[in-house]
Amino acid sequence: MNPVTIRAVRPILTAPEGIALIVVKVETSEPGLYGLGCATFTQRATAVRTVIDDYLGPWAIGKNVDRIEEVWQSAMVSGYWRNGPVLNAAVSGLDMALWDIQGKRAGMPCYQLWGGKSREAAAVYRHADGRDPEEIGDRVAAYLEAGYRYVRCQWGGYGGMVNPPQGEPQFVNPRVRRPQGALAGTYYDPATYRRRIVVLFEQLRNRFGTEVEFLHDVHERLTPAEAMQLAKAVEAFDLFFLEDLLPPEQVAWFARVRQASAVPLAMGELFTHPLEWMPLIEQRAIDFLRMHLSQMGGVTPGLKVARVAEAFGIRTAWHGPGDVSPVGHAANVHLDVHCPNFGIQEWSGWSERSQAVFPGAPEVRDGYVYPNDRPGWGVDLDEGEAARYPVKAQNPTWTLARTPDGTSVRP
Ligand code: GCO
Ligand code: MG
Repeated sequence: MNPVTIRAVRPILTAPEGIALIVVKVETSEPGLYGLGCATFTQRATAVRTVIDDYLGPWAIGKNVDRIEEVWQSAMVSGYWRNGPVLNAAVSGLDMALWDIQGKRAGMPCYQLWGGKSREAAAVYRHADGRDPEEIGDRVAAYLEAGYRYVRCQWGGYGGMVNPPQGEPQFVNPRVRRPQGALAGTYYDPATYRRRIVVLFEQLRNRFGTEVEFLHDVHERLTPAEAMQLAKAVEAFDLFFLEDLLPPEQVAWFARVRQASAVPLAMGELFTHPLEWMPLIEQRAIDFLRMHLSQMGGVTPGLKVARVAEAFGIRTAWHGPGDVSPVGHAANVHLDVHCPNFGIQEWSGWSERSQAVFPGAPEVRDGYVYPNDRPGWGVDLDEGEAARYPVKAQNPTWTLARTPDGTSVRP
């Protein structure tokens, strides 16, 4: 029997919600058989496209679509240097598309290829942000009303009360007093932020009691000492988890935070390399791994890490922001319903525009996201619709985080 081979690898860029997404379409030697994968790296979208068009695509032509593991292993080393975010995103697009093709060839959803469902659907958490605890609480109430049971709460954006580089500050923080000649950036005050988060959760627990799970994303904006203070101070409010308490460069501190506080710790959306997650797993220093599948190189490494984490009692909480395509969200959800050690799924939601571009995208009902039972990821891409939302290369400004004296810090 002749193998089915890769005939074309096409990156498709689209921004139905104003956020650049990259989807890879792998076409095969079998007429009408193709697969889709997520290769989104929104901040460097066109660089990923170039890697696929000039290198990975031509390299993949003619390869056997059934040899997903072999293709992944050799794709990772074909450029010799490896594990960076641009290359990983490109490899992820190819990898996920091959899993989609495999599911279509088998006539099964991807979760079935790996051993089937451990649960019918995955519980999700939503994001509530606002100007003060009352407004944040009102948003929490609206989510509870809509059937959600997990809500991530932020007060004034990441880092809290942030003064953006251009335009009127949305949340003015009087403690942010810049020195003369201060450079442009998103200014925030770590001390105000840290103290306010404690006030926020105290008020939210008073208002909502014990029937809701709260989460919070620190987004790396604290020093190790401040992180320790926050982890201890929020212990009383029984969070589901505290996310990205420290930047990847400071993960060695997690083992100490853990000894000082029982707050569950989640980490990983910025990870692109096994050397980043393996020590945390081995030391049982965190509770939830939340890598961005396309940033770690796709579903092939995602499945492996999930298995290792399972053996160590660590659960998954795959990254699910707006800069994951619905194809990538579907891959998250297939892992979620399959892996026994699933913890929670971040859910950012989308409008009818995304639904039109991505027919079959997973659906949320009553706080749970469901994959559909069509073969592969069960998600398609309408290229005509996608073309209505073109992408252009641009630099983000929100990533230029600065403390009040103008120091550039991790965003
Ligand atoms: C999250 C994340 C995102 C990231 C974004 C970067 O927890 O959802 O922190 O909001 O900031 O994906 O592009
Ligand atoms: Mg985050």
